[in-house]
Amino acid sequence: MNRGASATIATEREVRADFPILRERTSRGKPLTYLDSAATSQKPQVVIDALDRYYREYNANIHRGVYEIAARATDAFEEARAKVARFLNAAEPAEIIWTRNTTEAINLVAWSWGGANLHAGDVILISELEHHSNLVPWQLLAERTGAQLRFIPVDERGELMLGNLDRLLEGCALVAITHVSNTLGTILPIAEIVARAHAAGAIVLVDGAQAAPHLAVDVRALDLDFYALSAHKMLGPTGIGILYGKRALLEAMPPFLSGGDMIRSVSYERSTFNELPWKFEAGTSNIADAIAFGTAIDYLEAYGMGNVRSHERALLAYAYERLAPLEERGLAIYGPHDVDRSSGVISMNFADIHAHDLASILDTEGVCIRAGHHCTMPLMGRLDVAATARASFYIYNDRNDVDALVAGLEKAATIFRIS
Ligand code: C6P
Repeated sequence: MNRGASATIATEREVRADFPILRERTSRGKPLTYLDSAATSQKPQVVIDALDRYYREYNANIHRGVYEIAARATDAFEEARAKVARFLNAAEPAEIIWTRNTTEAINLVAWSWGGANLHAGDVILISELEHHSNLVPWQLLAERTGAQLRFIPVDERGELMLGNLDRLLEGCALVAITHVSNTLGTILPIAEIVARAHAAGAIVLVDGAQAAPHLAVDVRALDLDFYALSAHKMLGPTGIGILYGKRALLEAMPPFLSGGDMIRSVSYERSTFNELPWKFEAGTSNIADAIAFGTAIDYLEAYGMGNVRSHERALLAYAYERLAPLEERGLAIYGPHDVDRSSGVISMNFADIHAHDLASILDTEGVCIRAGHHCTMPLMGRLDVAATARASFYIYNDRNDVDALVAGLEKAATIFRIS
């Protein structure tokens, strides 16, 4: 793919060619139709090469060695941090803390900021849409501190109900909310929620796991206090993610994990801590994956985040159109059903076919989707379903993938005798 390329049909082909796994066939000889990017994205060759190059050419520990390859590794690692900072429009790379993933980033805030700042009776406000990663850490924090958990409700269609937000924000110290729902694909009005939370005196953590891969995110324009994301959902490797935090907040927070690299000085009695961002990065970091994440960001920037969005909107529109006849035969689609308010996710159930059966039938055709509660068990209760079947798109998907999904659903209709 060339820099600055726009998402034309020719570019679609070029993009697909960058992802070697898409040339694979299943054991039944079917081409791979990968529609599970919300779980994890595929990796372009350049990202795989970046990992390989690090281990082949300059594998060394960082921030320690004086020799050439150690300096090269340190430079590449810190350059990757600077790329993430630029990608999110953070004020400085020191506001980007490497973590293993979104889950660890949220736990960092819950333990460090939450432990230092929350007290009995304080309110943590989250939504009923949250992934378990943005729910369970706050439940545990509430248990530790005596703080109280409050919820922004969703209705039976999965729509967030913001009518009572100002009342819910009363006495609230922290709002923790997702930017895009992993189960429904809904893009939440984060700018409005942040402004209202700040007006009420609360700080805001946004779970960006499903947003950062698909939308241009500007943490300063949105005035976010904390933002968490995982590289593996945005063309990067597993095992690496980040926490963005405003410098003033991060400075005031105690360390999370402790040990090597995060210290300034250590005696037998006490220690002082390193400056940002290293204060929060104890032990040897995931060097190779951080560097390769930087390459994934280069790739996304070359493609253009605006193009990511327009490509996914077009695919969603095509999918809604192709799925419409099946809706008349009992296909239920959850979430906004609106390209303007949806990221590239379609969550569905087909008549009385269990979501897992649907996913298994699609698998026989090489179509990979996720079925289950999507780590949002309480939301399943709100939608009054046990599970959904979720197809999710990314830049390497095209209309053929949607056609394969529809053909798989039609096969399921035949097997289950749905007329
Ligand atoms: N959702 C999905 O299939 P980790 O596992 O830490 O990289 O990401 C956790 C996470 C947090 N928030 C949201 C909104 C998410 O979607 C996820 C991961 C995947 O929906 C795997 S469960």
